[in-house]
Amino acid sequence: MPEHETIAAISTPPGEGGIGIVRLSGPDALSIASRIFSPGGRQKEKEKNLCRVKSHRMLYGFITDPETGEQVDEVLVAVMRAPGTYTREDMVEINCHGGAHPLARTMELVLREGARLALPGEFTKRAFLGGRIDLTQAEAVLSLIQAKSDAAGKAALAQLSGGLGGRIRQETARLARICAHLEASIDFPEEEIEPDEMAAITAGIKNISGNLKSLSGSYEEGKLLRDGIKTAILGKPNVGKSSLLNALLSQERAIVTDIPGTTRDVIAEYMNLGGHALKIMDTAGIREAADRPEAEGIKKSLAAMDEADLVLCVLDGSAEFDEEDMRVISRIKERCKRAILVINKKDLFMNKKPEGLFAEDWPEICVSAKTGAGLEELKVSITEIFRQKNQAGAETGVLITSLRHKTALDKARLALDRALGTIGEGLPAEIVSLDLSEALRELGSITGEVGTDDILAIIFSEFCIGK
Ligand SMILES: Nc1nc2c(ncn2[C@@H]2O[C@H](COP(=O)(O)OP(=O)(O)OP(=O)(O)O)[C@@H](O)[C@H]2O)c(=O)[nH]1
Ligand SMILES: [Mg+2]
Repeated sequence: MPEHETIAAISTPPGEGGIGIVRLSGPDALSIASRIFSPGGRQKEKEKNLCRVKSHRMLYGFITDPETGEQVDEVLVAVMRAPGTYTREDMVEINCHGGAHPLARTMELVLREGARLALPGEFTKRAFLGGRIDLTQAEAVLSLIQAKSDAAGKAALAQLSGGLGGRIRQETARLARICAHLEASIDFPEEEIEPDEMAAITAGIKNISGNLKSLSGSYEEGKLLRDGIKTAILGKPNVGKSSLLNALLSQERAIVTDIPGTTRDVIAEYMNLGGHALKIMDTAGIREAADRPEAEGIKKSLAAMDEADLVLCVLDGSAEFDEEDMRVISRIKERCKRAILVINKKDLFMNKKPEGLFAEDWPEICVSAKTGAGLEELKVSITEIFRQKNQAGAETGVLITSLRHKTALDKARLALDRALGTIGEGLPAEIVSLDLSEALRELGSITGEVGTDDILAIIFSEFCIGK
């Protein structure tokens, strides 16, 4: 791993902004920056050589091309010396004016003076390889950058503070002790394991397996937090699905007419609900299609239903419920986990709640997309469904948001269960120990203590350059 190289990148997003940052990390970061930096202000001479400047200071000056003496930009330069930095290496951050030209010119000079362009996520990868953070924390950096809601941000921040890594290491340490005990009995047969010790080992493994199971069980909730709750609005034509979308978004996003079959395509928008991101999808009304475009639209409605975490099943409460409504309801019942029955056009049927409860275990809410009545109740009901789901996170204190972590946890748990089976059959400690070692390897792969370059390459390639 060529960690002796100094890397550089523009760390701020493209486009125009107040400032843009060129970031350097590595053994030559300070000397490279010194060659292109001319201090301004009173401290000029003292600050010319950044290698002599105190760590964690910000200096005012100019970026100057050393070959021509031409000034490129007026800047603030942050000098941060190892090991107290993001990467644990010497770092310099050059705060330029936030435009494409000054940033590109500064970057050009930095590369000419000996830095190499950083790969995606390479700064964070160095933080990991330097031992400042574990792999779960490195992944949390990416989740934090991509967080779409308050709740997702909080979960990422908890992971970044080492919550998940800490829990994994806790279980790993307990398992390692059990493993060591077994290994001792293999290496020194005179240290045979007594039956009561074996019972304690079995109980220990069971307990760890249970803890891994509840961690893995928090994945569904974690995924919802990370990606947002996918909510599909479904129903037969003309019941007011598009009107409901518009009312929830407080925006005329979808076309509304009194002609059944108006919506032909899925319309998706994000909204924030009680700190959760909601990806809300309006769909084409489901019925025996009148023409080909409508039939294609209905196919997409059904695909949205399969993809959804939550379905809002809309009925028109001002009319009699009919066979078409019933068909939609039974389709949703067949294929979906969670749904709310939204009885729309409340302004037309006033307080007379329609008869016939179709879906016993779904909440039923009467709304008017036209007047906004009942919308608050609907929002509360949606939040309530996901508040109940939050119990898993409350139990473990830690949420799994990554499929990679869940897969490793499940594999570790399977290995532990195999070990329990082996103990039950009275097979030798060597065989039990093999399964326990596999579980340890899986747990180690989560925090990056056991890793392969392949895993690292996949994880860090998802980052942006400059992070
Ligand atoms: N009075 C009343 N009319 C409503 C309400 N919601 C929708 N409408 C009317 O119902 C008709 C159909 O509304 P849309 O929102 O287009 O219905 P849709 O379910 O999206 O219909 P398709 O896209 O054809 O499937 C329009 O004339 C709306 O103005 C409501 O709460 N009260
Ligand atoms: Mg519509």
